[in-house]
Amino acid sequence: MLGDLKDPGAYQAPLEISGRDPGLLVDLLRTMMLSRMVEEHLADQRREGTIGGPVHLGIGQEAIAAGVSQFLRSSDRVFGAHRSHYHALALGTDFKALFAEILGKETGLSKGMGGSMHLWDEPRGFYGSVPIVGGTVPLAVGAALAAKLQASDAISVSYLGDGACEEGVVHESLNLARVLDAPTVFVVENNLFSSHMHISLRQPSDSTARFAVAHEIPFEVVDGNDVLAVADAAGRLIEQARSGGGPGFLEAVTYRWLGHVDWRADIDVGVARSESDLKQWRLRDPIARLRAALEAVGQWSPEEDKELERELSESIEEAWSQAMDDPWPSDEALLKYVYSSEGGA
Ligand SMILES: Cc1ncc(C[n+]2csc(CCOP(=O)(O)OP(=O)(O)O)c2C)c(N)n1
Ligand SMILES: [Mg+2]
Repeated sequence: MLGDLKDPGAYQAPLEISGRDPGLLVDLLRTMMLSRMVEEHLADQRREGTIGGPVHLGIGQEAIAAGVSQFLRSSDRVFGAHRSHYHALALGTDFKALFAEILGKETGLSKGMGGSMHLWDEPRGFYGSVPIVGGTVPLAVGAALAAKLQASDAISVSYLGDGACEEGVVHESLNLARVLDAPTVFVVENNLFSSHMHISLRQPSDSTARFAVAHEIPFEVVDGNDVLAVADAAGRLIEQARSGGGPGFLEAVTYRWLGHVDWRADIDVGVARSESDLKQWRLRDPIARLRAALEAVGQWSPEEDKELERELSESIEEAWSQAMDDPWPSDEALLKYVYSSEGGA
């Protein structure tokens, strides 16, 4: 059981950062702030109707991808799902190409053919996201097995949700990864919800780590809103996978601030999520907790914070207007990339 890890009130204090490299901490802060601001921009644009399709936003969950990505190389193979903008951004994906993809433009990460839920950035090791819940989990095991057969030290990462753990293919994938010793690190972002249903209505226990136990995969369960707790645990599991020790399983407990899809925070309220829970989780903000810790020891100041925000905001605005001006794909491109494998994608 998750115990107080799922109690937002228990984890609102600034992070413990003594002995940590300040430069690295500021990098983590920057990665999380970029994700947050890019997604806030997407929320605004979706509300205004500029974005035609749905966007599933991970605002509030930024610490997980930021912490995990710290140990990844561009030769690794990372897989996401329907809520994956921040998984790619934490790997360094160009947010202008992300914007272009979401707008359906030719310059998008998937040539404008996929939108928000079909992202692809192979040069940075992002091997794709798809909206079929659980769909990329076996692909991550396959990609890890390929790396192992190629005698490379690349690993794969499979980001999945607590809801995805209800898909049979996830359990087959965990079993196969263990039996084949595939170097996959499964990262379960347990935000306690699958669409509008709380985990207590869907599973007999609130912790998904029991599935790692069932398949004899080493696991860690952490506060997913503590970027350092995530990074420490991910570092251990990634190192184990990279050095031939087989799969690992990280359960990171978190919460999404917005509703299941798009910009509204209140669509889940009254279903199984209370307004007071949301209020408390917003105080367990992964960014504010790191920022407060840095400020307390004089490694960061409100002025530096404002400056970073201004800089990010400017580049986001610029990237957005470029993406808006970019061309649409041609009709031929549609036939070439969607209906035929001739041209590749
Ligand atoms: C196979 C499949 N079943 C159902 C859906 C509809 N669906 C989309 S997202 C989602 C919830 C997934 O929850 P979780 O894995 O916890 O991810 P989260 O949205 O919380 O990030 C569902 C049921 C789907 N896309 N694919
Ligand atoms: Mg979930």
